[in-house]
Amino acid sequence: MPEREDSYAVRDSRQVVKKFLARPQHEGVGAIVRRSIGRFELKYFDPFLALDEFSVTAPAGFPDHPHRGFETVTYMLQGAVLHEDFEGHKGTIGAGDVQWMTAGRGIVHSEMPAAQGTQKGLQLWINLSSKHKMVEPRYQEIASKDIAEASNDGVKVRVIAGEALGAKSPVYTVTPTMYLDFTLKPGAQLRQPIPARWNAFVYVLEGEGGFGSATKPVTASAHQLLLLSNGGGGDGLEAWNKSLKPLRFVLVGGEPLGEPVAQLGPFVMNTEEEIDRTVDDFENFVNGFEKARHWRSESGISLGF
Ligand code: FJE
Ligand code: FE
Repeated sequence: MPEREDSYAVRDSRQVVKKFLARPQHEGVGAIVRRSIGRFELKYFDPFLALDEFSVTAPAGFPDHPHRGFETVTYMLQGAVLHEDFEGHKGTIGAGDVQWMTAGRGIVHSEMPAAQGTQKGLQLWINLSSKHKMVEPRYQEIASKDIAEASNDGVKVRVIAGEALGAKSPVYTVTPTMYLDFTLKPGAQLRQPIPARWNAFVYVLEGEGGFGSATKPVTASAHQLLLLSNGGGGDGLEAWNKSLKPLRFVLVGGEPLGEPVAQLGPFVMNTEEEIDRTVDDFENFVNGFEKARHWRSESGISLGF
């Protein structure tokens, strides 16, 4: 069989066990997000806390707000976002760029439009294990031109985290995670291995595709989230583009933490007691929030939490 080694490795596709359409809702100040993971029907998909497809046009945005206990991954699809934090770390995330932010014990920052028109992207919130919730904050920023890409037989991948089609991302993921941006030309087929026991989902950005079973694929189009089966044999994802237009989707997988989750907005810990302590820390500017006392972003607006 003339198959590549890595695609041959997928013997049996994981199945689509649930499909959601992410509808627009208001978030931040005047911003619109299509939230799939994190809405009430799907509060948590271990280790993923939220997936927002955001759309923001000045003066709307996500002004000064804190985070603790997880990572945020911002992947820009169109336009640019200016980020500034209370340590003086500042920059723009442009189309195709990724910012992998490990909030750890605490970050206060703002995320605001940095270009004319509408800025679009995906923001994924990945939980941290109890062992890592209070780590030092850290950023990994990868410019679009430095994102590993590979192509094969009408399939193109941009590797945000993990590896695919022989291309590998330099991003270090505290919680083991894969994050792949696939584009399939009309007629193309994909077989992508997914580590055993990892939870994985697909979010469609553009076009229409078939996913999962070869005999009974589930059809999905833009703004739809597909949860993939975990256990029961599947060792990867199979996807097809039987349409006449390009199909673009992200495939994201992560190792489940299996820990209790206590969440108050942008604070995610294991217990209510830890959440109470976090609110105390934030209000008293201690244990990682010291610099929040005097810091304001350029916008000077606060989202609170
Ligand atoms: C936040 C409300 C928010 N999704 N997608 C409350 F809107 C936010 C927040 C974001 C956000 C930011 C970007 Cl750039 C993209 C997003 C929610 O900033 F953190 C809280 N607590
Ligand atoms: Fe944020």
